[in-house]
Amino acid sequence: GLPIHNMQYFQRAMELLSCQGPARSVDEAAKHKYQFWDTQPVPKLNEVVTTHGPIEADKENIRQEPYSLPQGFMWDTLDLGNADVLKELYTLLNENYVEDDYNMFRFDYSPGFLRWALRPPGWLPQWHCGVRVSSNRKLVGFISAVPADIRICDTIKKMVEINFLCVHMKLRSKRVAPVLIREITRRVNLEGVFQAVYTAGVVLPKPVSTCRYDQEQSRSWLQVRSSFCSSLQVLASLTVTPVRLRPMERRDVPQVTELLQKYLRGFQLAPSMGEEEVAHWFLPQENIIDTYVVEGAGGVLTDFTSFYTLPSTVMDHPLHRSLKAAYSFYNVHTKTPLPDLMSDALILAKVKGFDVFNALDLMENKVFLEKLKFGIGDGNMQYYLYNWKCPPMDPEKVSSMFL
Ligand code: MYA
Repeated sequence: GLPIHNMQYFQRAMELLSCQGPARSVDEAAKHKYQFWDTQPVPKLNEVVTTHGPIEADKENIRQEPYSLPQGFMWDTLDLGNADVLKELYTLLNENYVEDDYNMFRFDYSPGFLRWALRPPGWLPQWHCGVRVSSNRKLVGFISAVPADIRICDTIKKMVEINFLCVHMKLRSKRVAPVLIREITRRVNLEGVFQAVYTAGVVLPKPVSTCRYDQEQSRSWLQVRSSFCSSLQVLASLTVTPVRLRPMERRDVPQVTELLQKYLRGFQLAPSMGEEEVAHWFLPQENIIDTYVVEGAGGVLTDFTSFYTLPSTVMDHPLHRSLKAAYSFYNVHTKTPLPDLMSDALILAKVKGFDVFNALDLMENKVFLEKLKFGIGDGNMQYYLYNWKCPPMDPEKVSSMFL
């Protein structure tokens, strides 16, 4: 592993002792006073939720003017079709977005990844909400929403997924985040949408589920195997699935959609995707998203596996600058046993030069996480719903959907 600088241990210890910053655990959260979140339509942390449904009714009159930012800052809708603007967002996140608990790594979403994540079918420009310094136009804040049909237990709702909330390090703890959240809520409400789904590492009122990140470090046998592989053909003969795995193509979209829809019925919190969404989220894009299908007799697809590319910057390390990580996305199986499918996914990822393979313990992932000797991760991922009550659920009932 990487050596952790003593200073970082020290900082972390101070953080834990002083109980400052957002709560990372439920115990810490119980002591925290949620000045902002207590005003929002979400259940209280200690509330026992037994019912299903909206917390407040859809609003009739929605505020027309944007919320006020602190003096010297201005709103700016980001046009991610403009390469320079996309680069600005990339830089903001690369320098200020999510770090692990020990401040050793920071997510390094690529510009292409951000465009993919933020422009799915139905995306709206005003939901790419930036904050700039008025004087020099420097981008210092961001929040985004993308539309999604989400099934929560027996209800399918038009919602948004909120992601990439970020405030520049120099602007932290000045209550800018609540303004960003209120503003994106207003812009989403204006389109007639009143529910949202989001994830965060911190504990807020109130998680609907808590998942854990597990990680596969490159095992030696994988290294040995992959060193022989130079092409996909060779690779296919090495992977354990007796049926051929091949990259997904456009002609597979109808079958993949059907497989996914059927599979997702088994979960309590999952997106409902049509062919257009499936084409967007699954068709392979170099260094963004990989999907491999298993084709059985007569061209019938029986399984697929997918993972996305999300490197992390290694902070304060002289030699290793970047960690190339793959994140398990959706794995659907009807014929191939899940551990076999995943073992193939690991090999494919290894061949593609990934250093680690990460997976949450949601869906059926626990089955292969244990079998394939994934190390238990320390990162928790909390799943949240905005303006929707529903009893808490086990991670096995949650489908991944977050990037
Ligand atoms: S999760 C990823 C979040 N981003 C990062 O972790 C990047 C690094 N950190 C930062 O950029 C800042 O620390 C952020 C907070 C921006 C996170 N989600 O301005 P403040 C509450 C929600 O003084 P800052 C993602 O993208 C905190 O409890 N709330 O703090 C999903 C406190 O409220 P309260 C959070 O550190 C985002 C208040 O903010 C989070 O300068 C989903 C303090 O504000 C968090 N991750 O900035 C957003 N962290 O007083 C909700 C802290 O109550 C969407 N806070 O304790 C809700 C649905 C909206 C749409 C609805 C449509 C219908």
